[in-house]
Amino acid sequence: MGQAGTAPPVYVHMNGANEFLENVVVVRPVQAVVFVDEDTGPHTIVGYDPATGKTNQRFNGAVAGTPGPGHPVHTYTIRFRHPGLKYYYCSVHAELAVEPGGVTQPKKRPTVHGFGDPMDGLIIVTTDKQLLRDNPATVHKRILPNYFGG
Ligand SMILES: [Cu+2]
Repeated sequence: MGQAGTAPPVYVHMNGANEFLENVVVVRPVQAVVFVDEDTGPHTIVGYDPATGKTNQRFNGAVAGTPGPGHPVHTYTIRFRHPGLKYYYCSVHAELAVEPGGVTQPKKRPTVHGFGDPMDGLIIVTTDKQLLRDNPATVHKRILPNYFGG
C-alpha cells in the first residue's frame, strides 16, 4: 500500500441540501474516500460511466441518515487502485439522463426538493501533487459540526 494507503481519508459530506458538499475531490490511488451522511435522510453513492451510462457494481454505496449532532454518523468508504475520473451520483435525488451527443449525466429528480443542481460528484484519482493540494479544507474533517440538517 505504501504512502497512499496510510494517508488519511478524504471526506465528502452530505446534509439536507441534497448535494455533495465537496463535489470534486482528489485522492491518490488506494487512498480512502469516506462519504459522511449528516442529513436526517438516506443517500446513495453510485458510480457511473458518462460514456456508456452504465452504473458501477463495485462503486455502489448507501448511507442512512443521522438524527443530528451527537449521534453516530453513517458512512460509506471507497478506494480506487487506478488513476482516472470516477463519476458518481445519488440515485435517491438524481437520475441518469443521456444528453445530446450521447453523454450520460445526472439530472435532479423532478420530485426532489432542493436546489436545481443534481446530487452528483467526481473523484479524481491521481498522483499529481498539484491537483492533490487543491482539495477544499473540509475534506480533512470527518464531521463538520455545523453542517447537520435535514
Ligand atoms: Cu441523495
